[in-house]
Amino acid sequence: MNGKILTMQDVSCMGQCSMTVALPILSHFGIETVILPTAILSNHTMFKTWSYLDLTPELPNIFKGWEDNGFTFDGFLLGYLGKKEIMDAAKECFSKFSSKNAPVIIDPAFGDMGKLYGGFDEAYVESMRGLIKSADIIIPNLTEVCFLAGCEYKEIYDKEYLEACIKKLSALTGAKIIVTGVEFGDGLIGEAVYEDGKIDYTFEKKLDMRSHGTGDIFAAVFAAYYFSGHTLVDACRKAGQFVAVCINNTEKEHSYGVRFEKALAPIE
Ligand code: PXL
Repeated sequence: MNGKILTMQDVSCMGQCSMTVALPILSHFGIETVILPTAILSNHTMFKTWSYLDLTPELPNIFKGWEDNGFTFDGFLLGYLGKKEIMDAAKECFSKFSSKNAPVIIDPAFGDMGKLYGGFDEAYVESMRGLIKSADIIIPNLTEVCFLAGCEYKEIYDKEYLEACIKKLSALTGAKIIVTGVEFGDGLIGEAVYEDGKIDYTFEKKLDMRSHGTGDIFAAVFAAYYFSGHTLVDACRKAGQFVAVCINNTEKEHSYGVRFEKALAPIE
């Protein structure tokens, strides 16, 4: 792909997530990446404490710079945004800086394992319901599907339950839907891909480790392959395989993130 993609998410200085994984991964896959940091945190919010510098007040100045220079972008990848106001800025960004047919990919990035991340509430979820109406593709996990669509979250579930939740969510957005971390208890983990009223699946062997930040890595690798012309299911399969390599490269004690660097271009 020759175009530029804009990724909008926070900078968690420590923790191997959001911008600190998206930028190196997209760059590695040969995609010119423009960044819009939404906040600067000392570290991600799965640690005990964190600092938070909200960059919302700076966004109008950044937009002015881009407008004055006539920049446009050929695709958008949104991750953790942090504040409701940033979703309004995101919509402004799509309308001002989108080149023709630039796809908008949104990872809602507000929760996991049945719970919202620290600092988020129902008002944030409600704003995200609005923002996903502007998306071409959304990449929620099951927790986010349930919060957005108003389904009861289940740790153990079957295809029928999952597909009913996806259909409910599809009533809120015209976007294609990729549900990450899908498992039906058979030792596999993967994605459900909802496109044109049909649901496909892609699975990998489930690894015996739960790590933080894998959703952000998945989204970045998925976006890289998708923007390079791969189909949704193919891009999901490649992203799932990439995440598996990252997890395999990571020691159990390193649970705040995964060692994605070794999966890019390790120096022997
Ligand atoms: O990985 C998602 C993420 C991104 N950014 C911040 C987070 C989290 C998840 O907790 O706290 C700041």
